[in-house]
Amino acid sequence: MIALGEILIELNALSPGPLRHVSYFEKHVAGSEANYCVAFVRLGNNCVYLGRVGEDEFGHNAIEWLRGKGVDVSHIKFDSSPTGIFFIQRDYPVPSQSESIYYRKGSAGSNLNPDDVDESLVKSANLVHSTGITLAISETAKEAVFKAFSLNEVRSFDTNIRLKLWTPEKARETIMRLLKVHPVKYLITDREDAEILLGKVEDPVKPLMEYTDVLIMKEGPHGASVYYEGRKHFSHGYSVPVRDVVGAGDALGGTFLSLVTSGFPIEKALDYAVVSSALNVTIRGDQENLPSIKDIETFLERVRN
Ligand code: KDG
Repeated sequence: MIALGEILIELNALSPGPLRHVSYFEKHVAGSEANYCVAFVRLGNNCVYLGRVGEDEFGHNAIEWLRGKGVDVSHIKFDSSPTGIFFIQRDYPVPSQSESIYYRKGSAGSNLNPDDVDESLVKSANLVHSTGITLAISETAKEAVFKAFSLNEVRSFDTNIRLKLWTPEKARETIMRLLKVHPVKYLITDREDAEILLGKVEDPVKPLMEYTDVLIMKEGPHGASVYYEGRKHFSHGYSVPVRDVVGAGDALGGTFLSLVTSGFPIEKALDYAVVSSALNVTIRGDQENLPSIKDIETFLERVRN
């Protein structure tokens, strides 16, 4: 898989409540597409990351971390702007929910541009992946996604609409344009994003299936559903201690894509992917608890709920 996006450094509050009173933060490497890459690699497949980091300590941190996880970082460029960061505020103002607070405007990652998209590399991939975040961070990053999607027909897209980065109208216009011009093989979304894209409709599945072969509808703690070839399969979620939900959707999506790439049947891949997202919410950090097959199977053997 080739993934295009922005790697961010995450500073996760060690105590709950408003950030103004938090004194300690834990540092993690994050960014949706990087999370996808690590999940993908953990399940035994290769992922090349296309993007930019700052030539600063956080940029080196990100590259060394991803390399250590087995992601191919040879196409990540250093940029003179700083690596973007975000803080996670937890349990405030809504208990059990996290809020991401970004410091990323003009960041190295947002300088991703179409010249960074190596044509022969993208053409040679089995799958090209990106998200609504990369469409939102800058014009040039958006153009890079459109270019990459024009070079390879096997595409995967996670809507991941972050309303701190753009308006619902802009998100709808841009994502729908991408999907119309470049329909995907895999579309990963949830009901909130679907409502932004389609407005209030009784059933978002049918209209979304016009743009994808396989649709994954994430249902938060309840699990997720997959729709393909006129079929539907629901994988139930698990009741686990929740520390931080940021990154859970990427864990699900990246695990699913890797397993189907390895030839798993779609339904089993989703059952396993839901375990990946359950494990992910039990810790702070988006990538540290992304599971191997053995981890998922151990969970399934021992946890029955
Ligand atoms: O899905 C998790 C991401 O939201 C997180 O890692 C940060 O990429 C990020 C973003 O832009 O919100």
